[in-house]
Amino acid sequence: MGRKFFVGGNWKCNGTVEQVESIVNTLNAGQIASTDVVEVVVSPPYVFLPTVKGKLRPEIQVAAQNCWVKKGGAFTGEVSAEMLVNLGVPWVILGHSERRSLMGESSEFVGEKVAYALAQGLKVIACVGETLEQREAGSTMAVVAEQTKAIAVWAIGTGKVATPAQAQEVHANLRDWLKTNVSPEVAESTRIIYGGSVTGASCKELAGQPDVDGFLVGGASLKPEFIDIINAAT
Ligand code: G2H
Repeated sequence: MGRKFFVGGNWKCNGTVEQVESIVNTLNAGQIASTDVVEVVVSPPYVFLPTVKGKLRPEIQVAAQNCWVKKGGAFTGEVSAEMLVNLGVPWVILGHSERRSLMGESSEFVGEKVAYALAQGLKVIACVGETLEQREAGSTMAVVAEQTKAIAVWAIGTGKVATPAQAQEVHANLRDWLKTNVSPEVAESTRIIYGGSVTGASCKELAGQPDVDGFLVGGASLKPEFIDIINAAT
């Protein structure tokens, strides 16, 4: 079975009630490729999840940007995987580079989160990627392999500014890593999506790379050009 193109919109910590309504209206009015061709998931901040889920066209799914590592309880400020399931939120982003670098989430912690969220029935967009310093030091694959080893299910290549050739190279290496360290079946079926400054202008060429199976889009997912990114693979 081929890997269906995947486009995620990560709204990060952005938006007011009015701005969220405007983004949802833009997405609902846009001409987008059929769900046979592309799977689209947007990820608003927690507080907007129920509204967005309720108002968005049914072809576009929603994701949370994070969740707690285990069952809920006395963990002030956290949101559990069970709560997301209870709300009917099907997806969660875990291990985003901002959570790793700003909140100090380790690969092991991200791996635990991924395992727990999957066990609760959530679908996981698990992020791996090197920093610019690590890329310049030539340690991209070592970093990505170490992070993927702790997850070993799903991956996102992320970089500050990657050319299509750079993205393709890391994705192909990552697929090889999965083939050697997990199984040829997992390597073939895993969607390896790219995140890092994807825009309407750069999406087509990136989408044309054989091992780029989609995107996780940040800043541009808040703008009308997100519709062009959704349609990048068509
Ligand atoms: C990487 C990416 C998706 P942006 O952080 O989360 O964001 O497209 O704004 O670089």
